[in-house]
Amino acid sequence: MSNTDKPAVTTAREAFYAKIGEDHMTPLWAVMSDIITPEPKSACLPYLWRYSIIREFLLESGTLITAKEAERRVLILENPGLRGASKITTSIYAGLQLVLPGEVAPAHRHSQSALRFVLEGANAHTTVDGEKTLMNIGDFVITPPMSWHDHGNQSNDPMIWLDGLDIPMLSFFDASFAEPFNIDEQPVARATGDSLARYGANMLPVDFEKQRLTSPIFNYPYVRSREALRKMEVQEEWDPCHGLKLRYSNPVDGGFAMPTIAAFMQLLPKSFKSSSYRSTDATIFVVVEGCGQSQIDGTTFDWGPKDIFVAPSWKWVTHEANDEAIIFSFSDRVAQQKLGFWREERQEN
Ligand code: GTQ
Repeated sequence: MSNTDKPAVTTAREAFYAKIGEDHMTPLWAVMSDIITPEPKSACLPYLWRYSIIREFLLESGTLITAKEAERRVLILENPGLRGASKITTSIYAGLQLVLPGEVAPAHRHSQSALRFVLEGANAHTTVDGEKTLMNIGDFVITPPMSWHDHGNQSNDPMIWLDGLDIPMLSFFDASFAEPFNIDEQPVARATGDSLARYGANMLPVDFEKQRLTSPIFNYPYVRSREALRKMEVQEEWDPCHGLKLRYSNPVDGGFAMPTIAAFMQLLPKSFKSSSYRSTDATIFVVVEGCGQSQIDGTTFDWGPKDIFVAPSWKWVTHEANDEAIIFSFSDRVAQQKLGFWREERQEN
């Protein structure tokens, strides 16, 4: 018997299963190959959301409900293989949030961690734990667990960003807590840019003691990430699978910036064709600049700026860039690595 064959169901066995079923028991040998699979078997499917389409729907939602009434005016990206579950991958939630000029998404906090990746607009803000940060295209912004946060837009244009949260992980562990603040906008207690100055200059306050798992920097501006890639690319040292790929790090310990979600930014030079790569962390990719194609599990997805696509766990992925491309991505890699089961495989060619 191979480990995918199940023992035959006989009349006597069936009667026995029914009998123990009355007492909420079931035989392992009837389900073993479904629950301990030789390799990952996910319901999550590869998919791409075109920004032009998402944007239309999102702006239409802006005519139907305010940010205040909705609390968060967000359209969830639901993986086609996981409909109804509010998930983009098995472990990660993603959605597009719209804040119109003059609006406020009222302050609240929850045990889930959130990242924001800004897609459209300029100088709208989020306030996190008393510090306001202005959000611009390509900025990677973090809301740590149980941090008060409210969003507002005092610019003249709609602000749109992608939210990535660890909602499915907290649900899995039945560890969700949430509460509203008593007023819509929390008091601002620190100067804008304070955390980046304090923790983002390759220095730390002399007596700094680590108090939490999330990075003390909560806005990693695109201008800085882009500049790093721009400087590095002249070296022409390309990873065959990833081009030039950086991960966002916590300056306190060098780990990932968030405890449950790993985030990355990569550059693919013009005409780059990657080697095949797969890993156990299903990954959400967000195109920042450039056009190209990715093959995921044999299906080709054409992409351009602001398109969002997802690669499930352990499916082969290759990327091709028509012109120089910049791609942001995130996954549960940090959680899997801490728990000791993350794996990757490369097909170098
Ligand atoms: O901005 O606080 O997409 O609490 C889902 C839940 C965004 C937020 C989401 C949230 C938020």
